[in-house]
Amino acid sequence: MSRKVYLNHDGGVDDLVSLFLLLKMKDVEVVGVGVIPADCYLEPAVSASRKIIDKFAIQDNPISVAASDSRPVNPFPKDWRMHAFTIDALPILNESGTINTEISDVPAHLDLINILNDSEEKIDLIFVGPLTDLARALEKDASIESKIGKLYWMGGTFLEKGNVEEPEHDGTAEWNAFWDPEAVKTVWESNISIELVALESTNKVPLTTDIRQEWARERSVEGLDFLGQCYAIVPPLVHFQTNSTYFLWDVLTTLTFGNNDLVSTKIVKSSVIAQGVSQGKTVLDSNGRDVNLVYDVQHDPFFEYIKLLAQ
Ligand code: AGV
Ligand code: CA
Repeated sequence: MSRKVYLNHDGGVDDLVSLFLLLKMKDVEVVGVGVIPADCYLEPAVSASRKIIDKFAIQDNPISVAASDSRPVNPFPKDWRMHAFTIDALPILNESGTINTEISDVPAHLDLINILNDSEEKIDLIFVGPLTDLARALEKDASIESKIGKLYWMGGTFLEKGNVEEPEHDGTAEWNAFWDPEAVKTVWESNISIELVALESTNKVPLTTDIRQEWARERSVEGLDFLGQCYAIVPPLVHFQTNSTYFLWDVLTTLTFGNNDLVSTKIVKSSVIAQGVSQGKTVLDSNGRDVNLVYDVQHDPFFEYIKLLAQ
């Protein structure tokens, strides 16, 4: 029996690497992929996703890619959004010169509704960008809730410091939540069970030069070469942590779905601030809803699992 999962991502380097690793998991069927233009531009992110599916999918059932028409409340910096163009242009994805994976004929939130409604089994959701497409799907058809297994979401933090450094914000939010705070609120108001991969755990898996070196040493393995090429797009900033330091945020979220034993979790009650200078901040709140917070990760087994999947 394979586990069914739908991935919605926003085209960053670790989003596209997450797609690659998810496709390589045994006993997992990817039933659909949605792409939202948050930390990316839409066209190259959709195109790169289709090429990654063409090249790396091991399942028999075809996968289509749905483009989102969702819009930001607080847009990502352009520099970060450019990364998808580079991945889409990597020679390793362009050997054949053709793309076979199809594009869905409806926008991502409707694609998600259709796939959930057509399924007899429950489907897990992995969201590694903003929650906008899920919030819009819930607003249009709340009955889909009964078809959702768990939601694995990379977003939020209960730490004092988030990773947003923008004018008119106090820095307490995580970016995926900040991009569309109202969407987080809508999902929090649902009964979906949430596995929250927040900055608490992702801060423990920064992309170090040692990790890059290990992938480089084994670059004769095509999948590890692909990983290394993708991550070469984001600059190593090793002397001190800045707003541009790269972590394996989305990869941790995807691998948490693949193997829950890698992480430590605890249930916390939480709500979200949707307006004002702290917008996008998730807060501990005794009147809030339960979320299962992923607060720690076994560092070395996590990186071993990446290498195993990339084989
Ligand atoms: O906040 C983390 C989310 C993840 O889904 N993204 C990147 C990951 O895909 C936004 C982000 C925060 N800091 C960044 C980000 C950075 N330095 N570069 C690019 N994206
Ligand atoms: Ca992302």
